[in-house]
Amino acid sequence: MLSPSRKGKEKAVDNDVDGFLDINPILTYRHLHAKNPGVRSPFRVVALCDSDAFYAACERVRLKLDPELPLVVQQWDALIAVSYPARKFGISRMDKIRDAKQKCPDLVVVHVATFREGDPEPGYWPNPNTLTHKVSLDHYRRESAKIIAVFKEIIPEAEIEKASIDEAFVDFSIPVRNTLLERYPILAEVPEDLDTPLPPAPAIDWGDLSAVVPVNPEADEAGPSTTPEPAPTWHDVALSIGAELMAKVRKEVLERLGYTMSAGISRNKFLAKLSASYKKPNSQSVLRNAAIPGYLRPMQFRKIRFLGGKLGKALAEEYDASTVGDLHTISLDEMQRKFGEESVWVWEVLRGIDRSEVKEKSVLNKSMLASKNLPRPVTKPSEGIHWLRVLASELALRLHEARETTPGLWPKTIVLHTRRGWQAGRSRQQAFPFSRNLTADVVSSAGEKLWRESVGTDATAPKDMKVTHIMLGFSGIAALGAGQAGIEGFFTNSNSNSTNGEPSDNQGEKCTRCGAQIKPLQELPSDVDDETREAAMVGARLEHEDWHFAKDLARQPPTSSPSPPHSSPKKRKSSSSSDAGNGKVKKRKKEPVGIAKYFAKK
Ligand code: TTP
Ligand code: CA
Ligand code: CA
Repeated sequence: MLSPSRKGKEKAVDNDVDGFLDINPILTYRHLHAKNPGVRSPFRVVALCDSDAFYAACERVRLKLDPELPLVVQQWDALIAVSYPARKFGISRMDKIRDAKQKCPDLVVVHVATFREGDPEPGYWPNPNTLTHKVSLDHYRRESAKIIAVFKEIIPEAEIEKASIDEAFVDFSIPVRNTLLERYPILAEVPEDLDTPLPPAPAIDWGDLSAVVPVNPEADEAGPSTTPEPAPTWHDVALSIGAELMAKVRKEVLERLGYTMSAGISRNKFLAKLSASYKKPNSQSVLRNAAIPGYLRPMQFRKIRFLGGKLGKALAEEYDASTVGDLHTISLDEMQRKFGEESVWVWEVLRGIDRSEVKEKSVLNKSMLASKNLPRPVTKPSEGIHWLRVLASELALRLHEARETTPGLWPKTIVLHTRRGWQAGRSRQQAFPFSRNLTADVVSSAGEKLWRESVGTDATAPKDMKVTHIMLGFSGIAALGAGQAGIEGFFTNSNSNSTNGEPSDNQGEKCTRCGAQIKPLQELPSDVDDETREAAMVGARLEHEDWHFAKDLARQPPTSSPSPPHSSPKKRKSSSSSDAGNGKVKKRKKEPVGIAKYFAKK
């Protein structure tokens, strides 16, 4: 049931509790004809498209196998991707290889490609070993880039933001608006008063293109639907046009590259992502405004990204709540009193409000990281050189590839980050001078210099040293010789597109896991140039992630297995590739800020 507050549009937002205020706006010509339909436009159409069983599909296509074959992708002794035919045998990512083979004796098992020291390229070796090899995700990155290229070709007017190795957000608002005006000439006849409401919307034939999330799912489950369908709105028509475009792109990708994908189409990124998993594989789902409350209310809020961690836990405990609907009884005032001003984004997300932009992130503002967890810790600095060389050749290869699309790329800075057993991680960085040839050796010798300064040499390092994690990375990657225009905005920090959508101040950025402000390691003068700031932030981000890593470990029971690779939101966002592994790190004190303060009080 919808709360009465929905009707009372005059009610002030901060007194409203249930608060689904904006799902049935009066749509006017002004909304439709706005020059730039921004993040507040009620006509926004946003999709999230996610490839099905992606690594498994990449291997299936590479090996030219029948799509119906059950196939899994293995990394060391873990499963990281399971094809849909293999899922029919009850196989999941949680299974051990042996159990999976027992469930399906004809299972095709492919190990991810790995680097060996001295090889310039990764390969599919017969018996890769985590003690000597390092995982390479390059093949998947390349396939991912091909998929994005098809998106750009088929829907050039849409804004596309790659969100992970197998996902992209698409903002269809502009192409959808163009189609609306073409198909419905009445909408193009603008009256004198732009605030005139649009005429009633036509009925929509959804066909079998998309699964349409019902308005009242619980009642529908109980029997034939008794809920009257709400009258269609022009935004629903807009969503249906977005769905047509999405179907067209998915079809092209399948025909040209062989990948099936699933998509969610709704009014913002958060809802698009949530509805993408409504029906899988090879399917797309539409979440209309009218269906938002019924879809969100029964959902476990800790399944929502950013509410999975300690913030979600604290909310659950504080309000004795588990579903999104449970939290709807908490007013904005109350939430902000307990969790700070910034918790407004939580209050909004629980009501399906998300104003973050879909924006292509240029390769220029990214860092490029390669890392390895060491199942056998390095106890002498000289032993670590082997891994530095492996990481250096991966970085060199990736920079070479990035240069194929953006010539002249060169990193400003090289960073080395190491974690030593029980101690906190530390990072060290230096300028990466330009040289004509970018070879693995050039990268490796810069890395080795940092290694000597930070870890030491066999003669100087402490006897009980144990390095459990090494990361080598580039930051401040810029196209040399590019004009100012090309580089504009390129050092904006990497967190500015997080779901809460809040810009960060000049001295730091907000952690997407705990909301704490991450500050540069050293105080920066206010007129510092962006490059220096970015370089200072890389180390700070790593240290903060490390702090989370330590906290996460401290929470795990001692016998639990290591967390799956790429499981933290941050890790999955960056372009790093790392191996799963375990290690133990001592907790470190940090001054809490923002939402984190709440935890400090407890
Ligand atoms: P997902 O999109 O989470 O999963 P998927 O594509 O395999 O399956 P689905 O059809 O349900 O979307 O992840 C994309 C790829 O990322 C996946 O194929 C393998 C990799 N991955 C890991 O390496 N480790 C992990 O823990 C997860 C979740 C994914
Ligand atoms: Ca996927
Ligand atoms: Ca995914």
